[in-house]
Amino acid sequence: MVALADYPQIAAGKVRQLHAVDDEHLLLVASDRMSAYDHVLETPIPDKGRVLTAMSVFWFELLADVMPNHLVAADDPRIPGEVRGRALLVRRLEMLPVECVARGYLTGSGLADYQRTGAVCDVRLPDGLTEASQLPEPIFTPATKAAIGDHDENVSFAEVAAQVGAERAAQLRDLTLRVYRRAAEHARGRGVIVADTKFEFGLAADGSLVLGDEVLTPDSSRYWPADEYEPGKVQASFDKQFVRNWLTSAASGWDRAADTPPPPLPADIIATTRARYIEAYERITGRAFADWLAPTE
Ligand code: Q0Z
Repeated sequence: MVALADYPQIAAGKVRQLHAVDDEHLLLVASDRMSAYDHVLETPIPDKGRVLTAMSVFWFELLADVMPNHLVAADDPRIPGEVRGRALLVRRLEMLPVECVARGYLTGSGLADYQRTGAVCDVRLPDGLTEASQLPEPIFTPATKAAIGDHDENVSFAEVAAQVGAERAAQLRDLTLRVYRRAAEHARGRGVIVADTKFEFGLAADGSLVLGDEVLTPDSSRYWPADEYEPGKVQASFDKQFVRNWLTSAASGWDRAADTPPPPLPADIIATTRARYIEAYERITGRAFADWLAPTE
């Protein structure tokens, strides 16, 4: 039997960890923690790590014909029973230093850049766009990874080309948009708008380009309920909205502007948020979350 402690941790994000299994394989472990307003909340959302892991697996399978990916297995003797269902065994890649973002809608840093300059990452956009506007066509808005806690910084296509070469940059742009289009089309048919998403690509030992990391989860994407979509307003987040509403309500007693950590979540907010993650999974995949892998022992 293997234990997570057998595998050295080689990286940690805000809500997930990366462990080395052997020279060729890594274990990507998703926790039940969530972030809101740039804080990692102390209250876990039960099953969030399993839901996001199940979602990544669904997308890797759906998109495999568009783009090869790093997934080796979600159920494998090398995956410790304690993290079964929320861990992926993946091929170790040489990751490219570019956050490959596709946007089909305008919000967040994309909207801010557009309002300042009329463009996002040097992609010129038409006049008259507003919060949550659908773009005339999806755009590639690369970013470079910031230190932990900082926000990624949008960069121009030319900066990506300077980092990885012009040919590789064009390949990343084309694949990012192709994968996003396919995924957004699938989700839209099931009542979910994928407003934007971030991919990370890497090189396999044979030099081939492979899709890595988690893909098209609510942590790497903005999911909006399609039946509530209304451009001109900030859209409710599919997964985080109940948490945000409670944290900014008088009931939480929290002052977002003060630099204090958010308070623990009440049981009903935990339960509704857990249900939202599961609803997103079941809507998008058409699969029952009850059928997904669970921990052993
Ligand atoms: C992913 C990350 C973190 C989770 C490195 N297949 C791969 N080969 C080599 N490196 C990576 C992957 Cl996915 C890799 N990340 C991002 C960081 C927890 C994922 F702390 N970093």
